[in-house]
Amino acid sequence: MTFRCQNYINGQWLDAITSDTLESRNPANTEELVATFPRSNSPDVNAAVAAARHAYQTWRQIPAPTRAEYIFKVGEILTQYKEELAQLISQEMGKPIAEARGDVQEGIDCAFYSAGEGRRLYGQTTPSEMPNKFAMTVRVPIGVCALITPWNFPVAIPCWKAMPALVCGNTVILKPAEDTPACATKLIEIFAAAGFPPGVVNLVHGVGEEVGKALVEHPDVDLVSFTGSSQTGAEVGGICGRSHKRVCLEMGGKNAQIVMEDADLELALEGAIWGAFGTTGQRCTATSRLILHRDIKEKFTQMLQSRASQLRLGAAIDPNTEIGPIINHRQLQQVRQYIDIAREEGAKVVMGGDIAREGELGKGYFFLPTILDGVTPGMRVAQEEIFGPVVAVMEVNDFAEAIAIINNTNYGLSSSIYTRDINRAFAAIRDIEAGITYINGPTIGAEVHLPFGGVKRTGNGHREAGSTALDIFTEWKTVYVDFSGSLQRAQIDNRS
Ligand code: UN1
Repeated sequence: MTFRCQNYINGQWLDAITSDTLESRNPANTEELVATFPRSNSPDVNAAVAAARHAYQTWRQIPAPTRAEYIFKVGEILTQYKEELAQLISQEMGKPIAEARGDVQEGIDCAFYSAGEGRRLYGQTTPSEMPNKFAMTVRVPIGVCALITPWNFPVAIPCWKAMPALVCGNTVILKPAEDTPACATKLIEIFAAAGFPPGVVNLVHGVGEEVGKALVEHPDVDLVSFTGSSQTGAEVGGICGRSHKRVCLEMGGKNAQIVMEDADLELALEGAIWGAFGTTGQRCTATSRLILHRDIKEKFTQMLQSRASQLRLGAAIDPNTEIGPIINHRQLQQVRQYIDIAREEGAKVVMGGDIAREGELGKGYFFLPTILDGVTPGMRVAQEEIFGPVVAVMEVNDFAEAIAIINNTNYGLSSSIYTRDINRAFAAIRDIEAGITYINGPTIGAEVHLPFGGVKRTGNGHREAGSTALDIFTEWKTVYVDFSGSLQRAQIDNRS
């Protein structure tokens, strides 16, 4: 049955004002129409922003513990609908069902964690330099937040953004990716069932160049939180910079796993397989480079090849599937092009390297798990995010070279090192330029109560999730209370 998605504006389910619609198809079988959704445009965005602006005045004054109870409720309903939502994710986005359940679970975890913040939202108190004067800081909400989210975590990422934003007293407008409108609609149905006042939570479907752009440019949107490509992020950041809008950008990665000669190779192998090929490599935390010490390089590459060749490609609906499809035709072509680029630059395709067309796979956008060997730091496949099941193997002579190579990228999201040497592990923690470093674990698998984000061109200094999400969605207000009954001039009256 085809899901008919609508926008959710001011507590009402609506079509686009023009009634235009678009389609979402199963990437494992493009004959299967999953959903139709509104192709909204500026007038729909204007209505959502007006509703969110109006609702903000009341919502921000509701005590934070009460706001948190709505989020808690979302967590409870999400738990109830976990399986249904996971099935929908698998169908619309293509990730295997176990991973889809993980996607929903990340949203549930985020709900309960964010709800707890309702009774914290700590500020500070500190002495004043003047007598009979009190000094403190409090967090205040920002206003109307536009949340622009990708398709690879269609439930977790909207939750990461919306839940802390709402607890902090903001109102939100979600603009989900064009590839996963049904997941977003189902998620917002769950938010709606939690009973938020109208206008607090809104959903506007459509394409980035129309709805995304209208939101980012709207003068009544106070904050934009964006997860997506570096190219789009740069445009979003530019527009927000010029209009002095707060903007939080979460963009690409070129994450690597280092395997030293003293590592537990079986463990490192499991990590590499999961990090590189889990979610078909379509995570911004995916392992895109493997940096191998020369002593174990040949052996490890062979182990990798033999394990990767056993991975089962298929539709998510099949419980044996380990690798699902690529999200859409454009992405599939892009991944394929990178293989040509790799060959032209002198890398060796030791496994995969092509679109998978056998049998049922031909109905979708499948790509073979791919290993590129002989990759050197200057190659494009060592520098650019591919976002597919492709891993580049790079050989190094020692630890220092491994660190130099892992840092030789414009990105800095996730990183990993496998070693049994505690000294090297701590040196790596100190020297790797990335927002996240795993020791003896793969580059993927962030938990919601810790900060998530990257350095260099991965982000613009913010950290989502954890208590650091509060820094995105609040402003600090500094408060001085002078109870002396007289004018006290700081820096002057307390000096002789
Ligand atoms: C992303 O790829 O955009 O750490 C998010 C992980 C997941 C989140 C990934 N928990 O891989």
